[in-house]
This record gives sequence, structure tokens and C-alpha cells, in this order.
Amino acid sequence: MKITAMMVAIICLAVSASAASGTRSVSPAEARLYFIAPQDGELVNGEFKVSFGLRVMGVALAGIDAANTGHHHLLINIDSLPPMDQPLPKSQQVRHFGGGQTETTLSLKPGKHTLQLLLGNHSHIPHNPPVVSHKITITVIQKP
Ligand SMILES: [Cu+2]
Repeated sequence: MKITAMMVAIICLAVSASAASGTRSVSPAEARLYFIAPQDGELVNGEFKVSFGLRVMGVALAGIDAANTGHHHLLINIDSLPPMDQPLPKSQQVRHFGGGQTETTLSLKPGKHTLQLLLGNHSHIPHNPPVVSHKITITVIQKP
């Protein structure tokens, strides 16, 4: 009987350990994610700089599990947010900055585009509650 209970306990530990890398991380309620540049409604050239702002939390490399940290994801022309309980997909529309970058240079076609920032934890899963910016709309104009 004792052995059986111990075996169950070991199995439970193994299961929770394997699930740990795939769980959400808690974020402080005061955390804020925002665009330093460009601003909502701004007209930009075909190639432009995007700067990410984060308050209360810190930036960590993907794979580093430290409290109150995460890495930036830039969502380009995404209408509805991806699922918040699983790793974010990687695509041209969902860009990961797992190297801890806080800015990038984007090249987009002329016209209107939306940009939104979403923080992900060490395994690219959004925090609980999600740390997400307002969605901004920019207009790319041809280079002069
Ligand atoms: Cu990521």
C-alpha cells in the first residue's frame, strides 16, 4: 500500500514537472506594454523603426524563466488575439523577439497596417493576465 501511494506521488510529480514549461506565468496587474514609436495614426516610410515600451516588468531571453519577465511579440495585421494558453505561433505576422530586443525595423507595403505588442513568457505563452498593448494603426507611405 505504501509503495503504491509513493508511486502515484512520483507519477504526479513527473506530470507536473513536464507541464511546467507549458504553463502561463503570472504578471503584475500594473504591467503595461506600449509603443514608444510609431504612434497610433502615424504616417511612416516603407521602412521604419518600431520601439517597444514595458513598465513594471522586465525583458528576458526566451527560455529564461524569471519572475515578472517576458519577451516581446509584435503582431502585424492580426484581427483577433491568438489563444492565451499556448505558445504563440511564429510567422511574418507574429514576430518573436526572444533575444530580448526592445526595437526592430519593419518593412511594410504602402497602406494601412495594425500593430500590437504581446508579451510572452519563457516558453512564448502569454502571461496571466495577458500583457498586451493597445492596437495601433499606421499608414505606410512611399519613400519620397
Ligand atoms: Cu516568443
